[in-house]
Amino acid sequence: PRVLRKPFEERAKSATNPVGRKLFEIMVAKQTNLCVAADVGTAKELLELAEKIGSEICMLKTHVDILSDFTPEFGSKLRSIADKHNFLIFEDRKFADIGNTVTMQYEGGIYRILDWADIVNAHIVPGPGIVDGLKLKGLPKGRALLLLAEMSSAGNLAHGDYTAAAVKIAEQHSDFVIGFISVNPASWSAKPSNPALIHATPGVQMAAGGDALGQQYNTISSVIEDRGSDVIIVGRGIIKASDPYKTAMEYRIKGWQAYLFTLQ
Ligand code: 5BU
Repeated sequence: PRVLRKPFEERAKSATNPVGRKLFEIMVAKQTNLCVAADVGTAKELLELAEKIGSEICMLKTHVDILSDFTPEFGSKLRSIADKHNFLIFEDRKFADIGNTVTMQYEGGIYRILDWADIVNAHIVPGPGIVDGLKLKGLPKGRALLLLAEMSSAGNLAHGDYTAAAVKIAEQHSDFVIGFISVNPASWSAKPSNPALIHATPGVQMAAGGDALGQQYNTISSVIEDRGSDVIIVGRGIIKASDPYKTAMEYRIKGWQAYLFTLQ
């Protein structure tokens, strides 16, 4: 069953946060709903990858704490590549503490995520105070937040009432929350779902399957057409390919075709 949706250009108009609007605009301008998960071991490799695939993506997802050669210049270097290729930077930090603590984790430490990441994400385990904390720092800097409504890994606990709570918190913070990490939003989001909110889905490869540590993969058409998500997040399917650029292009084209199939 195909889940129909409004075009991204229309949804850009209903966006209530500038980063959310920009993400829709980038997707339309570059015809891409592909986010690459740049899970490489060094900043050097990450910046090279970003240059290589920048034209194919709407967003680059980072885990800055896995980079063995991180320096304070990392953020500005990645930002200039993002500006050149017109993509957003999403640090997959998965904040999970009380509001006061996350303000410091967001702004401070070695990584200073607030300085360079357009988008971060958070668990809602601590309750809405975590969003208040991140918003306090992020909103004045023109940043945005995705809430984890679901996860892709086997046996995860983010479903049912938990997912519903994420939706409620998102609606209450529409100035800062631009959407969700989702796996099957068609199974839980309101129909029609709030057009301003973006669903991004990890656990995507060309073939369904999984890895040895609980990751579960769905195909592009399953995620975009049947499950009603907007953005595919792809890591190893692209970064471990022999030609990441060519493979990213293939994912971009398939992802965009799936989106076009679902237009109302
Ligand atoms: P993969 O190589 O395509 O499996 O990478 C998936 C990425 O998405 C990886 O960076 C994870 O940390 C991230 N991820 C995920 O896989 N599942 C989730 O539920 C969330 C993030 Br949230």
